[in-house]
Amino acid sequence: MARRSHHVRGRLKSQSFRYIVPVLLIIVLILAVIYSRFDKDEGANDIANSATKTNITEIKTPEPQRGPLLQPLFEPRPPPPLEPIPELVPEPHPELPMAAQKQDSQGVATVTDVAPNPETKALIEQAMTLISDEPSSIVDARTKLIEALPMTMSRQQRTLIMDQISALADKMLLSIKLDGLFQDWHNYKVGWPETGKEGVYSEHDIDIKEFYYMTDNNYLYLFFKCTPSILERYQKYSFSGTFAWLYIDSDSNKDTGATKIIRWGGSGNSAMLGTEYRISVPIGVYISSVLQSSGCHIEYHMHKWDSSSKDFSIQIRKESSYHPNSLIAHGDDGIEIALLLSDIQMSQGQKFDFICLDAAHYANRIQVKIE
Ligand SMILES: [Ca+2]
Ligand SMILES: [Ca+2]
Repeated sequence: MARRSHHVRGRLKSQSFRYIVPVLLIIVLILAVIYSRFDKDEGANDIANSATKTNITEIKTPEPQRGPLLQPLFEPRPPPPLEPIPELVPEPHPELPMAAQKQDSQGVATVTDVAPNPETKALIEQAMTLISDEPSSIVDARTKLIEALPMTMSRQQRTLIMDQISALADKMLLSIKLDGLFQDWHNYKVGWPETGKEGVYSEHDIDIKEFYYMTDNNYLYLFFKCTPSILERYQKYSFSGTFAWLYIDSDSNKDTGATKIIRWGGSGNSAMLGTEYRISVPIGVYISSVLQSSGCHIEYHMHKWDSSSKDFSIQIRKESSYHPNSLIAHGDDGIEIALLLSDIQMSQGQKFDFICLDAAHYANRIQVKIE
C-alpha cells in the first residue's frame, strides 16, 4: 500500500512537472514579450528624447548673428504700416493766366481779353470786405483773390486782382521775407540740429536737417534746412512727393486731441496721438501752357482735429508757394513757413508741443513758447 502510495505520489510528481514546464515556458514567453515591448517603448522614448534634444539644439544652434552684416542699411520706417500710407499729393493748381485763355486751331494757347465777369467782381468785393487790421483777415482776403484768379475775367479785372494781392502783402505784417533763404533770420531758436535721421529712406526723399523757429505777435515762423533743395530735387525727379507732416499738441496733453492714428493724408504714425492740428507739407510740380513755364512748389494744408468725425477734418488753411505772397516758400537754404497764431488759437506767453515727421516717418518733438 505504502509502495503503491509512493508510486502514486511519484506519478503525480511527474505529472506536475509535465504541467509546470509548459506553464514556466508560457511565463517566460510572456515576460519576454513584456520586456521586448518595454525595450521598444524605451527606444521610442529615446527617439523622442533625442528629437527633443535635437529640437533644442536646433533652436539654440542658429544664434542670431549680431554683426554688421545683418544690420539693415536703413532702419524700416516706423511703425510698419498695416496698409500703404499714401504719399502726400498737392492739389492741382489752375493756371494763373494774365488774361483769359483759349486755344487756336493748332491747339496753342493764346491770350485774349474778355468782358468783365460778374462772379469775379463779386469775389473781389467779398475780398475787400474781409480786409481789416488783423493779419488773419488780410490773409483771408488774399486767399479769396487767389481763388478768383483761375476764373474767366477781363484783363482789367485780372490786373486789379494782381495789384490787390501785392498791396495786401504789405499789410500781412510778416517780420521776415518768406523766400527759403535764412539770411534775414535773427533771434531765432534752434528746434533741433537734425530732423529725423541723417540721410534718406528713398532716394527721391529730402533729408531735412536743422529746424529753427521764431515768433512775433502774429506768426510762428518755421525754417527747415534741407538737402537737396526742393528745386534740386525737382531737377532730378520731376514728380510730386512728401516733405513732412507737422502736428501741434496745443495743450501738450496726449489725452486730448487726436485719439486714433490717421493714415489717409497723415503720417500713419502714433506721434499724431493727442495733437490738435495737422499741417501736411507736400511737394508739387506744375506745367503752365499759358505762361510757358514749369517748375516745383511747396504747400501746406492745415487741418484741425474734429472729435465728432474722429479725423483732422476741419480745414483751416491751404498755402502754396505757387501763389504770390504765400505763407510758405522754398529756396536754396530750405523751406520757410509762417503759421498764423490765430489759426492755431495761440497768443503770447502760451506753450505747445510741436511735432515733425519727415518722409521716412521719423518723429521730432519739442515744446515751443510764444514770446
Ligand atoms: Ca534728416
Ligand atoms: Ca492735446
